[in-house]
Amino acid sequence: MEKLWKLLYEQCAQRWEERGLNKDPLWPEFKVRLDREFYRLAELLWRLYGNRPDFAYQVETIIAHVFQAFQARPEGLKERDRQYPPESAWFLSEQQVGAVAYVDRFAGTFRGLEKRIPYLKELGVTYLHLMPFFKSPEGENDGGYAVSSYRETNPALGTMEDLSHLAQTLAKEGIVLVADFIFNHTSDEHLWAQRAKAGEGKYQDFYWFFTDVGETEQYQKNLRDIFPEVRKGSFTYYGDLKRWVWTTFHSFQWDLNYRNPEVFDAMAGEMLFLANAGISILRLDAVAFVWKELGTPCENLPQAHTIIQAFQSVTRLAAPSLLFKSEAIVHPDDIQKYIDLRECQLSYNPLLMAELWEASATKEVRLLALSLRKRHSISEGCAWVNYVRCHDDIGWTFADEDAAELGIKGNDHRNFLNAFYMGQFPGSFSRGVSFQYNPTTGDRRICGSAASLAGIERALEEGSGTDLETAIRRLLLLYGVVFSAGGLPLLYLGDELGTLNRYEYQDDPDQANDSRWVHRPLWSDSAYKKRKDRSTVEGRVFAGIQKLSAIRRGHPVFGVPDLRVADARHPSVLAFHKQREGTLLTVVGNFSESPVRLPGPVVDSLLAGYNGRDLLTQTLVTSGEELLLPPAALLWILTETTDPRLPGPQMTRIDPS
Ligand code: OTU
Repeated sequence: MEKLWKLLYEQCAQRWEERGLNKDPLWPEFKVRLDREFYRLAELLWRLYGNRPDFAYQVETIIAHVFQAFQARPEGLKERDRQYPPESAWFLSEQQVGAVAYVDRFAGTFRGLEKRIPYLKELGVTYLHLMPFFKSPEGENDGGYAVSSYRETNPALGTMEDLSHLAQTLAKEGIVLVADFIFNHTSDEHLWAQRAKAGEGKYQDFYWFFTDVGETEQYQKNLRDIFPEVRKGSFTYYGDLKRWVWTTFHSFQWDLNYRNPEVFDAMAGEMLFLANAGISILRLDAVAFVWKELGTPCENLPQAHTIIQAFQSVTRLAAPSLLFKSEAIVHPDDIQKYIDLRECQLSYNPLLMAELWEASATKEVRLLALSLRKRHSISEGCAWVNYVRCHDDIGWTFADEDAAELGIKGNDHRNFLNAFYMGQFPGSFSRGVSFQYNPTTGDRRICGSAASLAGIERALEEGSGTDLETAIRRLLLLYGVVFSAGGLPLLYLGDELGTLNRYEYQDDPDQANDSRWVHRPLWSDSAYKKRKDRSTVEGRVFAGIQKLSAIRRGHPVFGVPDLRVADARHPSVLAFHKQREGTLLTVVGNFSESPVRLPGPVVDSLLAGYNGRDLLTQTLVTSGEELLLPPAALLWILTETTDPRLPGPQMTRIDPS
């Protein structure tokens, strides 16, 4: 094969010379990277497009376009490329704290957002994901996930220049900007879609067009409905065109056809445009769906990985500091496959998210602990993005085989969790809302703000001070695990003020059909003003989150990616260790609504025979002495010693005697 790539390289080089690329003063620098990257990129593209007679032409064209993006890369970002090579895995540091918000809902506009930077700094934020801010259809647009132009912003938020300005201002404050790369589909108003509608074959080939309904039915057999309450099936009929278009999500979101190398080429261009606008990390949306193959579910196919790797290879040529974060809300085995130094270095951790809520409902940590034992470790140089809530629904994506190990039936358990979080189970503390009920399968997912799901809404309504206390602690317990589990914690802005469900979405015709709007918060000046008042819910939650962030940033042990689950010998108590040199951090969480007493010998075993200090309350925890955990308590117990007996990297338990 090597020989073949060499020949291909020579052939391409000749074409680049004909185009005069090699005369460009920037070419030598690009050439150094190309010499390193060419074989890899060629091999990846070969796997996708090697059967085409014009393969060499496609490779040559793609790379020539990448060179144009390299030429356009601003000097300041090239400096970033030098300072933050992807191998540096800077995102693993305990200093990193993530946050996510909608530009309009959080701050009105890009310019308005610059004024909120001091607020972000109060929370220690260093990574800011702004929800899709691109030009999008008026009215329903899936919260911006239907993109009409990757190069134009939603005019209500400001211009591309405003965005670049914001990126630069954030950079000066040590905050990287994260944005979505919505590469599985465009909106039906994207120029490509418009030209396809106008009958241009070139652009119809950008999407999945079918003239024969039978063909769509063949595919449909294996596909699942993502938004079953909105529509059935994955294809939309356009009467005037007499054609069906593949639309996995809404009918106005047209799936791109990556079997066409021109789509890869065009989307690589859009991706690098975003990189050059100052985006440091791209959240790759809906990664699972980008490759389709008849007779398969068209999710998580090997070629989906090849496409992402090829995109990554392209970034190494033109914007090497750009990182990918994978958004795969799928079976945990499949999530892991997107995480690799050569693919996505960051990944959402939907399993931890779902298990945290699962443990809160059951008051049992066994499934959570099992997941942490089996599935938390991650490839070197990569990291989880851990979160409690996001703009989407909660899907119970634990592995049925994990549940079965504990004698739990996956689907029955999901039904229980759905009922619990909709507040329909006796003793439920939660106020959640159903999302996308599918009567055929019985599936549904759950929406709701963290505070409402954790019980704050209900406790406030019922006027129960004790329940309110527990609910606030519960919310902070979940965030406490997320801030200490290893990887990057992601704060869903609004949660830090204990924002409740927003039922007004039902009155807005553009939102009423999508219950996810119930937990997409609007900035509230009054909540913001209460953030320092400890007599309010806002103030207590804010102080709690702020503390988690500050403590995390004060101790390098929080930056250790791995953890080791420990046995607290109580069904409701989660415990795990993190260790860095002579520092041992013991995280203890009580998922029960009642206080729990850990007997002396258990405490002794958890702390490996040492005394520690709870960083959250500054109280001493004495090995061998009983420990009282209040309802929904979280402890971060730090033990510092130079004693060589401290458990080693594999952290096997030592006998304290
Ligand atoms: C993503 O999520 C986004 O996060 C959603 O906000 C978008 O609506 C969607 O893509 C389309 O762009 O269906 O309910 O199994 O679950 O990729 C969330 C993966 C979603 C999908 C996930 C998708």
